[in-house]
Parts: sequence; C-alpha cells; structure tokens
Amino acid sequence: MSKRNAKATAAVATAAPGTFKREDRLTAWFIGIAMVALFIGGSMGPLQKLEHVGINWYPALSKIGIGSVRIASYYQGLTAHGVLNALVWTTFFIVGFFTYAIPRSLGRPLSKPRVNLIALILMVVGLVMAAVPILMNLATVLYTFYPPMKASVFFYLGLVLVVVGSWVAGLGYYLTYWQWRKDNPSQKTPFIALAAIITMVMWQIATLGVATEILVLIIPWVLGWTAGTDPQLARTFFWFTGHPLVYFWLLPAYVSWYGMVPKQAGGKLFSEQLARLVFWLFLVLSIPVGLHHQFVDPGVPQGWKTVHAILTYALFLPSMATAFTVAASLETGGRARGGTGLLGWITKLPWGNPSYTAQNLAMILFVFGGIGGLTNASYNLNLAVHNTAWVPGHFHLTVGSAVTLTFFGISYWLVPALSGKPLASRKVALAQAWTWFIGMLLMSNGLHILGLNFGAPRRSALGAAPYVDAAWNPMQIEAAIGGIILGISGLLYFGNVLATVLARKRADVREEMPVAEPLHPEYATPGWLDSWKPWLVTTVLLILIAYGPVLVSMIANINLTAPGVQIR
Ligand code: HAS
Repeated sequence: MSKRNAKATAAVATAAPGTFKREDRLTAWFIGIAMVALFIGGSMGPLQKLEHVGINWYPALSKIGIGSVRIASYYQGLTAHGVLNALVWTTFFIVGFFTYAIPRSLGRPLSKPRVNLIALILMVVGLVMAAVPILMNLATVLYTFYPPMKASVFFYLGLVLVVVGSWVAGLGYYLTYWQWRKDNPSQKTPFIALAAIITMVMWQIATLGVATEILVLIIPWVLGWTAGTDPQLARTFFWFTGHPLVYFWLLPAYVSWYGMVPKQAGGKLFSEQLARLVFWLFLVLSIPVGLHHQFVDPGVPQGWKTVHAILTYALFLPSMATAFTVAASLETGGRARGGTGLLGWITKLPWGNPSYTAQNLAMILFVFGGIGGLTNASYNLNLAVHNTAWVPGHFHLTVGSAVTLTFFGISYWLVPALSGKPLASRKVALAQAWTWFIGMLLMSNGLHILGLNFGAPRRSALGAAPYVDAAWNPMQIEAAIGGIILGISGLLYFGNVLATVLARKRADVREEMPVAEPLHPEYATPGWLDSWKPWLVTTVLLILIAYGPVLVSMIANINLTAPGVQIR
C-alpha cells in the first residue's frame, strides 16, 4: 500500500478513545429526530393505501388529537407523509451520518463543534415551525408546496431554517476539512470525507433555487405584500433544487455502498479512483437537469427541456459506474469468503448480517427504480406516466428503498456504535430488511402498472374517486398489501432500535464505522480527482448554460397574478 493511501485508511483506527464524543452526541440527536419523523410520517403510508381500496380511516383519525392538532384528511396525511419522510427523515439522517463519518474519515474531531451545534438548533427550530402548521391543517400543500397552493407562513420559514441549518452543518464540515488540509497538504483526501463533502457542496448550490422561490416569490405573497405569485417561475426554482435533492438523498447511500459495504462484505473497494470520479460527476450533473420534472409545463421552451433530458441521460453514467464498481467490490468480498464460479460468490456474501443485507437489498431495488427513472427522463414516455401512480412507484424504489433501506442498514451498525450496546435482535433486523424488500416490490409493482396501464392519477383520494375502474382493483389490492407489509416492517425497525437503546446490556466490543480499503492501493489517485477548482467551475458553467436563458426569460416575463388557494 502506498504511504499516502495507508495514512488515509488508518485514520479511524488511530483515533484515541473519546476523541469523537461531541460528534457522537450530535449524531445521536440528528439520527433520533430523523427516526421520530419517519415514525410519524411513515405511519401515514398504510392509511393512504387503505384509502385507495375504499377503507377510509381519516374520519376516525380526525377525532383523535389535541386542539386543532390532528390529521383531518387524506391530503393533510399525505403532506405529513411527504414532508416528514422525504424531507425531514432524509436531511436529519444525512447530516447525522456525515457528522459521524467525516471527522472519523479525516481522523480528527470537528474543528468548530459549536457551528454544528448551531446547525442542529436551527434545524430543530425549523422542523417545529414547519411541522406544527402541517399538523394543524394549515399547510396542506404536499411536500412540493407548489403555488398557488398556500400554507401558513411558518411552514415556509420552518423549511428555510431547516435548509439554512443544513448549510451551517456543511460549514462545520468545511472548517474541519480546511484544518485537515492545512495539516496534510500533500495527502489525498480520504474517500469517505471527500464524497460526503462533495455531497454537501452540491446540496448548498442546489438549494439556492428553493431559497429564492421561498424568500422572493412565496413569503411576500403569503404575507400579502404582492397580490399574486407566478406558479411557473416558482416551479422552475423548485425543481432547480428538487432534482438535485434526490441525489442529496442518494449520495450518502453511495458513500456507504462504496466506502463501507465492501468492508462489511469482507472485500475491498474495486476502484477508488472511479468512486471519486462518480461523486465529482454528480456534483457537475445533478443540478442542470431539473426541467425533466417539467416536461409537461407549457411555459418552458421545448429546446431547453431537450437539453435537460440529454443531461439527465449523462447523469445515468455515474449510476452505471456505481452498479459496476459496487458489484465488483462485493464480488471481491464473496470470493474472499470462499465463493467460486460465475455467480457462486453471491451466496457467500454475509446475508446473515442485517446491516449488509438491508443495503444489498436496497441496491437490488434501485436497479428497478433506476430503470423507471430512465423511462421518466424520456421526453415522450414521460407524457404517458407523468402525474400518474407510476411516479410514486418510482420514488418508493429510489428514496423509499435505495436510500431508506440503506439508512436502515447503516443504523444497524450506527445505533450500536453510538449507544455502546449490541443490536437487540439480528433476526428481527433481517426480517425487517426482507419484509421492506417484499413490501416495496409489491407496492411499487402495483403503482407502476396502475400508472402506466390505466393512467391512475397520483396524489388522489382514489377511494372517493368516481372514475376508478374495476380493472384497477387487483393492482390496488397488491399495492395495499405491499403498504401494509411495509408498515409491519417499519414497526419491526422501530421496535428493534428502541429495544437496543433501552437495553441494559453493553457490548463487549464497541461497533466501529466500517471503512473499505481500496483493492489497488498501489494505484496513485490523479491530482484532478482531489482538486475542487475544475469541478466547481464546470458545475457553475453548466448551470449557467442550462438554466440561465430559461430563468432570464421567465423573470423578464414574470406574472404575479395567481391569487392562491388554501386547501383544508
Ligand atoms: Fe427520479 C421523479 C428521473 C433517480 C426520486 N424521482 C422523481 C420523484 C422523486 C424521485 C421523489 O426524468 C417525484 C418528484 C415529484 O414529487 O414530482 N430519477 C430519474 C432518473 C434517475 C432517478 C433518470 N429519483 C432518482 C433517485 C431518487 C428519485 C435516486 C431518490 C433518491 N425522476 C426522474 C424523472 C422524474 C422523477 C424524469 C419526473 C417524473 C414526472 O413526470 O413527474 C436516475 O438517477 C436513475 C439512475 C439509476 C440507475 C440504477 C443503477 C443501479 C445501482 C444498483 C446496483 C446494484 C448492485 C447490487 C450493485 C440506472 C447503482 C448487486 C447485487 C448483488 C446480489 C451482488
């Protein structure tokens, strides 16, 4: 192993006990809050599926609550589901995971831990400000909050604070990284730290879109300072952030798939250089593709939609490189564990380890989610599936599986690592991973077919819709069964995590963050794979090219005329 690589890999192992105490406490807060959000948001899922097959529990649910804090309708429940699962569970888990992983990967504690504490406070205050109006039915605008749907101003301010808090968390990582860079001018950045920081930089650039939407277009309108708003421009700013948001969710899973899972499999990272390139490509390509969510929007010129469609297909490449590199890394593990033959190594992978199994099942589901994504990205096929049940079919395989099931897998080592206690039940954790896999296969298959074959709309209380055809029933039932299995899987997860944290028994050996070594440490990493300037310049240029003319023309023709509606 080359000296530079050896030093980077050894960083975690050489840290003195107690070095990361503050980081661990912060991580525990972030992850704990993420789990509470998922518990509340996730519990809405089975209710939605039941509503679709005509079993409506919302009237009964609306009778339970304190004051006006209650779930009164399908749409209010769906808003809570989307915001708490897609925005809160993910963002809090990611910031917690990075707060744990970046310092360990750099082999030093956070240089300004107070900055990261401020990040936590901002994010929690923001979460409360956004969640209370949702629970009071004052922000039933779904997680995309498209104008002219209007929510309480506190909902938007809360979202802004959560985003600003995540920026501050990023600042805390950068300060630590700069300090590390100063002390190690000739070292290449350890892979996990580099990949996590690239993800954070991408997120900070991406969220400029939604920050502009909320601060410039929405808040003045909600406060009555402008008579109306421009829904088309607002949606365009939203998707400037909205698509890279999905890679902000995905890339932490990739950090684990590349940087940790090969170690858990008993193998090595097949190509660290390729892994680095993949993260740089995501930085460059994640943002200038947002118009693929607006293919049917009349106010966006077709030529620019085509540019974004082409760039979306370019973005397919780093995920294909990931499929190849991660599978090859797992193969090194399967073979090291005695596997032989073309596929025989797969059976030798550590399928008895729930952390590993959850993540491998997440990868398998992502193959199908990715195929669906490519279908969406095709300009003409999108016309067939847009706004149908196909789309939630797609995103439950991606954010609901590739990401969430991976986060479950990470938490199966992270919760024991933070609590110093062994996982309460490995068997229950395995059952949880497999039930999530099966439940998601059933639910997403039902949703995809409902959308593609029948044009069943998404985000609709189908139980009350007069146009639902009897031919939809088998797929509706399949999706509902999948949703109920997912609900059971969720209960297994929370029960196991709670039992772990509350147990008295302490682990003999504290769980450590798995860090995969490169298969070929003798191959030097070229300087351009550890250098920010060329990638940042390309990122900004590509955004200017892909979004500049569209935004200039929309802003020049701004139409603040939509008065807004409040959904109750
Ligand atoms: Fe998407 C809509 C296109 C990926 C999430 N997407 C959504 C929405 C969400 C979402 C939430 O072009 C709905 C938004 C809304 O509310 O309106 N998506 C894509 C494309 C990709 C993609 C091209 N999406 C994601 C990811 C998400 C996500 C990731 C969350 C994390 N998506 C779209 C489009 C729409 C859309 C349109 C708009 C639709 C509409 O009309 O409204 C690509 O990034 C996918 C590439 C991925 C692959 C898979 C690679 C496979 C890998 C696993 C390898 C497996 C191994 C296992 C190694 C090609 C890496 C080995 C196994 C062993 C046993 C060893």
